[in-house]
Amino acid sequence: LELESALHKAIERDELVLHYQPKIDVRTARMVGAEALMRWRRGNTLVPPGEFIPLAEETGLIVPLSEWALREAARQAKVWQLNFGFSESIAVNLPNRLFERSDLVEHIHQFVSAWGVPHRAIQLEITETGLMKDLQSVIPALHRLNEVGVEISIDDFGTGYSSLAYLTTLPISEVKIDRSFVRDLGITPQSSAVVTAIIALARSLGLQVIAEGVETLRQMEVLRRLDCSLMQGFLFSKPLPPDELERWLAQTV
Ligand code: G
Ligand code: G
Ligand code: NA
Ligand code: MN
Repeated sequence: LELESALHKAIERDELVLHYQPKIDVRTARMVGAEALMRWRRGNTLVPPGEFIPLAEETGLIVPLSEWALREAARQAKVWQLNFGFSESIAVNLPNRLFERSDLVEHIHQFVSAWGVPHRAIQLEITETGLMKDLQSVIPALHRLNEVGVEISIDDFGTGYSSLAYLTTLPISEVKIDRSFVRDLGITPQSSAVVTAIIALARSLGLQVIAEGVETLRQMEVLRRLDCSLMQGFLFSKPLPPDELERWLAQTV
């Protein structure tokens, strides 16, 4: 309960921060976007999301937290646009709860217009499991987001149970191969079979495909051989505070 009220105040007290993990195109070794990951600055400690996102989900605080993340990502995109000519997108993790609000799209529109960045400056990551759980409320919102130019990426892909028939009808632009498959690449034949299938599926649907959790050169090489060149993971960079992302930002222009 103490944690809950502290988290409640975290937003107004300006205690939340976003760190950014670059998404890399290994063909050019350049950053092609970044994923925003939340941290909570409590006194001298930086609390990782694993320690407060679950509580936020239970209590509903995830809604204001996620709205803060969307606003902050839009602000950051503007700052990087001005300082580095940044024109890629920042991906924000969006839990299902957000889709319950009928004004989600208007909200996002407000955030991006307030900062004067294009809608494609924000990409939304929704998990495959979340998507399939609430298809009826999520699908109409996805269509409206797509119409205004906000791109959707399906996170943790391969771990849920997508109806492939549905997938072909959804306005999504990217699938993100779950790190559980990436971890075993080059170790178990099953993992490369799954990854091969995901890549083939994505290609046939005209979707971009990115692998998350890439930690070793071996994994990178196997992915490249399978014709997946977009990657994210500790091999390239951990999630970084905004000022430390500048090394990558300077290369994107
Ligand atoms: O950064 P880290 O590995 O600690 O993140 C742990 C988990 O918390 C991940 O599953 C990640 O998706 C989730 N997470 C991180 N930042 C956010 C956020 O801004 N919103 C939501 N909903 N989840 C987040
Ligand atoms: O997919 P999701 O949004 O849940 O994942 C984000 C989380 O993954 C973040 O907490 C981030 O720190 C973590 N992460 C990023 N790169 C790697 C990696 O290469 N290996 C592992 N194990 N975790 C990673
Ligand atoms: Na994510
Ligand atoms: Mn993921």
